[in-house]
Amino acid sequence: MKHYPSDLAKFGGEPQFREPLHVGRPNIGDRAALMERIEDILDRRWLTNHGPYVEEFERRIADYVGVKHCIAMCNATIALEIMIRAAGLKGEVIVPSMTFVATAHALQWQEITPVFCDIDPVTCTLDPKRVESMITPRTTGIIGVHLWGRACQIDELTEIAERHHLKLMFDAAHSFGCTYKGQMIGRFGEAEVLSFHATKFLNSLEGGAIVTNNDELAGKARLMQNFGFEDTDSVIYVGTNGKMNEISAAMGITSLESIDEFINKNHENYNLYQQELAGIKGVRLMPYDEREKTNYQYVVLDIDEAAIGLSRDDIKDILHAENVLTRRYFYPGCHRMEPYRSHFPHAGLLLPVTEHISQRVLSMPTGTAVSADDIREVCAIIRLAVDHAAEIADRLKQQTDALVLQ
Ligand code: T4K
Repeated sequence: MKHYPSDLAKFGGEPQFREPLHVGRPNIGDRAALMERIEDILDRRWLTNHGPYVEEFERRIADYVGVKHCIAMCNATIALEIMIRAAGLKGEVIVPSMTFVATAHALQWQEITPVFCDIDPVTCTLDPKRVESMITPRTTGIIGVHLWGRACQIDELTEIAERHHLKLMFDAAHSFGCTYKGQMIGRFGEAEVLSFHATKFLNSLEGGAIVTNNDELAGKARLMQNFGFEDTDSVIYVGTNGKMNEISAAMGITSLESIDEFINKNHENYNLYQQELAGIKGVRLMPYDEREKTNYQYVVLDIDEAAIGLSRDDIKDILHAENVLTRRYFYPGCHRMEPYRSHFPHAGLLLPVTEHISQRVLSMPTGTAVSADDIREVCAIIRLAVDHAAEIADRLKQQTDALVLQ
C-alpha cells in the first residue's frame, strides 16, 4: 500500500503491479468448449467461406439482437465499409469525431467525406442540434456512434434523417447487449455494425457484423463481403473479402455462452470503481443509464483538472508508471488525426465539446482478467494522487524542468 507521493513509481517507488494491467484484456469463455469446436472444425476441413459455425454465430447474434439479418464479418471496420457501400452513401456523411478512427476511415477509404459533428456533453454521442447545422446538399447519411455502449439520441436523429431524406446508420462497435428505450441496440436505422474484436467484452478473436432488418441492404452486404459473387461464376457488385472464419465464429459462439457472466463481472467492476472512487474530488465515473441494459465494458473516468490541480494526462502518467495501462479513448478526436487534420485544420472550432471531453476521459482496466483487489489498488493510487495533488504537481514540474535542461 502506498501512502506518500514518494511511494509512487513515477517518483522512484516500486510499481504497484508487476505485470501490466491492460484495458482491453480479452474475456475467455469455456476453453474446453472452444477446443472441442476447433477440433471439429479441423476434422471437417471447413475453415472459412460460410461454414456451419459462422451460420450458427449469425443466427445466435440475430436472435439476441432481435433482427432479421446478421452478416458476420472479419472485423467491424470492413463491416462499416460494406454497410456504407451497400447503403449507397456518397458525398458527405455526418459522424462524431469522438470515436475510434475506424468510423471515419471507413468513409474516407471509399472517398466519402466524414463531416465531424460535435457531441452532446451528457451522452457524449452526436448532438442532434448540431447535426442539423452540418447538413449540406452533398450529405447522404448520418452515422451515429453509441460511444462506450451509451446509446445515441436515436429518436431525435431518426426525425432529422427522415426530414432530410438521409440514411441513418450506427457504429455499434461498443454496444452489443445494450438497449435504447428497452430495445436492443442493433435494431435501429438502416443498419448497425457490431465489433467482436479481442478487446470487446464479447470477442471472436477478430470479428464484426452488420445487423439489420433491411432485406435489400442485407442481401447486398452479403454479396459484397464475398467479392460480389451471386453465384459460382457470376459477380454482380464490386466486392471485397469480408468473411469471418470458422475459428472466429467458434470463439464467438463460445463467448456468447458466457455473455451473462461477462456482463455481470463488468457490472461488479463498475460498481466497485464507483465505490472506491467515491468522495475523490474531481474524479467521477461516466454514468450509464440504469434504466437500460448495458454491457459496462468501458469504465471511463472523467477527470476535472480545475478541481484537482492535476490533468487527466498527469493521472494517466502516474498510473502508467504503476503498470496500469489506462487508455485515453478517444483522444485527440479523429479531426486531429491524418488525413482529417490536414483536410480540415480548423475543425476543432466546430467541436468544442469533443475537444473538452477528449481531454478529460480515461478508460480503466476491467473485464474478467481484472480482480477486485486490482481495482482497489488502482483507485487507492488515484486517491493518493488527488490527496497530494499540489506536491505531485510540483514534483511533475521538477521532472519536466529537468528533462528540458538535459
Ligand atoms: N468503431 C468503434 C467505435 C471502435 O471502437 C472500433 C474498434 C471499431 C469501430 C473497429 O472495430 P474492429 O475493426 O477493430 O472490429 C483497440 C481495438 O483494436 C479496436 O477494436 C477498438 N475499437 C479500440 C477501441 O481499441 P487499440 O489500437 O487501442 O488496440 P491495442 O492493440 O492498443 O490494444 C488495446 C489494449 O488491449 C492494450 O492495452 C493491449 C490490450 N490487448 C489487446 C489485444 C488485441 C490485450 O490485452 N490482448 C489482446 O489480445 O484498438
